[in-house]
Order: sequence, then structure tokens, then C-alpha cells
Amino acid sequence: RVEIPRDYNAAHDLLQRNAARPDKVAFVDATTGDTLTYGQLATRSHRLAAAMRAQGYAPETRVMLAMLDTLEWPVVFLGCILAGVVPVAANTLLTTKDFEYMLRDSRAQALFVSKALLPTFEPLVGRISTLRQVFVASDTGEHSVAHLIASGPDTPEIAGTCCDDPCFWLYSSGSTGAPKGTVHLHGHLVQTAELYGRAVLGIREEDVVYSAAKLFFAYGLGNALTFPMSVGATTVLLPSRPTPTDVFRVLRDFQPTIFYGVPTLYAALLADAARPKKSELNLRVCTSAGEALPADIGQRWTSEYGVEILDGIGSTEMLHIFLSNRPGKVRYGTTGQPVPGYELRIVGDDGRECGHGEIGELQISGPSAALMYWNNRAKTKATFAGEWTRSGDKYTRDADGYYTYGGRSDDMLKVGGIYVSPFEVEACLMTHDAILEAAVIGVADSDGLVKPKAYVVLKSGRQATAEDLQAHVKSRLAPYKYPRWIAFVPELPKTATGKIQRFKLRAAAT
Ligand code: 3SK
Repeated sequence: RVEIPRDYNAAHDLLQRNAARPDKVAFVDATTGDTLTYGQLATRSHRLAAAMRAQGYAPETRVMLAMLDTLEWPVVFLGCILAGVVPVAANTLLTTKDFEYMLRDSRAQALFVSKALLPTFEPLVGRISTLRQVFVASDTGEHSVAHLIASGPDTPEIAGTCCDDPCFWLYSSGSTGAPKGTVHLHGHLVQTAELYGRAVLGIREEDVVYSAAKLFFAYGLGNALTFPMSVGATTVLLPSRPTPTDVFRVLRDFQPTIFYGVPTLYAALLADAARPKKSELNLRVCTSAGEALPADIGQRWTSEYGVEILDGIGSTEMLHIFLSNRPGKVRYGTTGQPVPGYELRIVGDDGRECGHGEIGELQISGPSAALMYWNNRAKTKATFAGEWTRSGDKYTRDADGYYTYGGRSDDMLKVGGIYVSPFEVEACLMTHDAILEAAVIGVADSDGLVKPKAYVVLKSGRQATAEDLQAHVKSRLAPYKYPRWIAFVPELPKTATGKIQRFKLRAAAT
């Protein structure tokens, strides 16, 4: 574990580590080619911090950051933290309803939003009494982030925070109920950089990194901000969706040495007929997280590009990866071994630790565990049990200490690395007036990757096509949640008390 002083500000630490390399490029925007040096990043973050304080944002107040991965993202995130203000980084793929919940729950006093996302937020502006101001990114007007930065006095602003002060939040989704504001402390970012970034990836100043996972995900935040900044490396940011064409363009044009992906993306890259040759790329390390990496995808990637994929697992609650394969010791089909600095145990239904080969819930102890879920005492107590954080993931461990994923303890699905609640998709399908009942399960596609499948019973005399129902879900929920397959069935399997037996649907689907 890393010793962190009591008086400590995470943003100040990350900027200070690069004070001697002001001209080095910290971030480059792959779409525009614009760059941000470490010197510019420090100046702009301090100006934003000073402007926030001048406008009356006190330490510990929250602000929401709903921004695409542009050069302004790190400035806003670090600037707020310098001021002691707590950024709540939101998933930009969500809907107006999701954002309304998060704005009300967090009582965010300001919203930093990319111009392209404004239409999603427009119905909320003026309706949330705690929201004082909106700052627009990728814009130039009076209410722009650029204007706010320009208005900041040119004096360094560093709030007198402590390593155990709230630093930032991320929202984590569960199978039932609303998303949970997961509160991380100032000390956490650098712990993940040292324990995983430096010790597992061996990240160093010469590295150029690109993360397909965006900065608002815990995985992307570590990959593309904390780890590279902790050693003075360079990050390539891609504001748009990472399509195979764009990802390969980034890998060709910017020559990253570290590429962080997710299994669905690796599968799509390997299926791309226009994929580049190994000699065109400069990869040193690749990582995968979000969902278990099928062995076949790992093997095919290694034979094509000569680089191993280090499959690992982390969580929003633990902030980053705590279990991972290591360079030179990869066993495809497993999630590897514990990251030193984290302790892992597998606990059976009877509460006892499992032996080799026995399946149970993976629990983690380590220095980056979140403080709590905001406004949710019951779920906080259920997840953060003293030293141990419950993952909700089932695992087995073999005699060599390698861990293998065995599914979720709840009904959550991981789709392209992002949690999807089957209950939310079912509830949405039920709002379609032709549907009587719906059940959603996860089904593996031809690459072995899980996607939602819906079983639907139509009301008598009503008709609907799979495309209608998919469009219905897509227009109401974040687009990645829609069922990729729809089966029309006369009835759903149920218990005597009327509960849907999803396990029967799962068994029939495999
Ligand atoms: O999904 C994961 O495995 C993950 C990895 C790193 C950080 C956060 C998460 C959820």
C-alpha cells in the first residue's frame, strides 16, 4: 500500500508529479489533433478551481460532470478537486430521467455538460432547485467552460483537503433500485495508480495510452487519467463512440503502447476485415475488463498482434482492478491472480471461506474501497462489510491461485462491460401496450459475450415485431440496454406463487 499524507489533495499530487515536464503532452484529442501539455493542464485546472471558489462553490459541494472525452474533461475534474469541490462523473450514454435522478440525489450545484449532450439536459434546466449553474463544454459563450477558466484568477488554488475527504463520486447501478452515488476519497486515485498502473502494467513516462472505456467509468478514469498522470505519460482521448474503424485509426495514428479495451470491442476488432497488421502498431500491453474475456478472443488477439491481453476485474466500488493476469503469466479463461495490495477471499453461501475449486462470492479488501453509497444506508451496509467489500461476482480459485469467473450472485448482466439490470429492461418492455409480460436474461453470442434477450408474451389479439420492441426500449433507456434478441412465447415459466423462473429460460437458452 502507498503511504498517503494526512493533508493531501489528489489533483494537486497528480499535477505536482508533472511540474518538471510542463511542455510534455498530457492529453491529445484524436478527433481534432489538439493537445494539452502538463503545463497547460496545471494552469487551466488551477484557474478553474479559483473561478469555482470565486463563484461561491464551497469545498464538499457536488457538481455533475456529463462530458465527452475532450481536453476539457481532465481540466474540469482536476480543477474541481483542487477547489475541494466534488465532481460527480456521469455516464454520458444515459437518459434525461437517469440524469434527473442523479442531479437530485447528489444535489449537484453546477452541471458541466458537453454541448452535444445539452438536448438531454434541457428538460431539466430550471426544474431542479439545487442546480445553480450550467457550464457548457466544447463551446465559447458566456456560460462555457472556456469562459469560466478564462475568468479564474491566475493564482494557484488548492483546498486544504485531507486524504480521507470525499474527492469524487461515480454512480454504480444495481439490479433493483436507483443507481448509487459511490463516494471515493482523495487517497484512492493514487493507490490504484501505484498498485495496478505501476506494479501490474509497468506504466512509465514514455508510454502513450488509449482507453476505449470513457473517463466517466472507473475503468477509464484510472486507465486514461490517473495512471498516465501518475508517471507523466501521454493519453489519447476519443470523444466519440469507439467503433473498430476509429479505434484502429487511433492505434495506427497515435501509436499507443498501452491499449485498454473490453471483450466486445476486442471481438469486433478481430472481426474487422480492414484491421491493421501487427507491424503498423506499437502495442506493449493490452488490458481487458468489464466482463470475462473469452479465452478464444485473447488467444486470437495474441497470435495476431503478438501482445497478451491482461484480463482483470475491478469495480466502481473498488475504483479499479484488484484481480488480474500479469504480463508473462497470462492464463486465458481466468481473471488471473490478486493485485498485490488487495486481499481477496471467496465466501460460500454458509459464510465460510471456500476451498480450491469451490464456488462462492468474491470479496475484496484494499485501500481504494469507496466510503459509502450516498443516501443509501441499507445498500452501504450490505456491500461494505468492515474491511471487506462484496463484489456480487461468483468465483473459484485453483491450486495455483488463479481465479475463474462463475457468474453474478444477482441477476445483473454485463453488456459490453456496462451493467444492465434485466428488471429495468423488462419494466420498459411492459410499457409497450402490446406486451402482457416480459422476462430478460443474458445469452452468450457467437463470441461467448453476454447480451440481453427478451422473452415476450403479447396481449391477446395484439401484434408487434421484434424491431418495434427493440426501438421502444432504445428510445426510453440508454441504447446499450436494448434486447438483442426477442422471443415471442405463449407464456413464461413461473413458480406456484407467480414468480418468473428465469433459471428455466437460461437453461433452455444454452
Ligand atoms: O468492470 C470492471 O472490471 C472494472 C474495472 C476497473 C474499474 C472499474 C470496473 C467496473
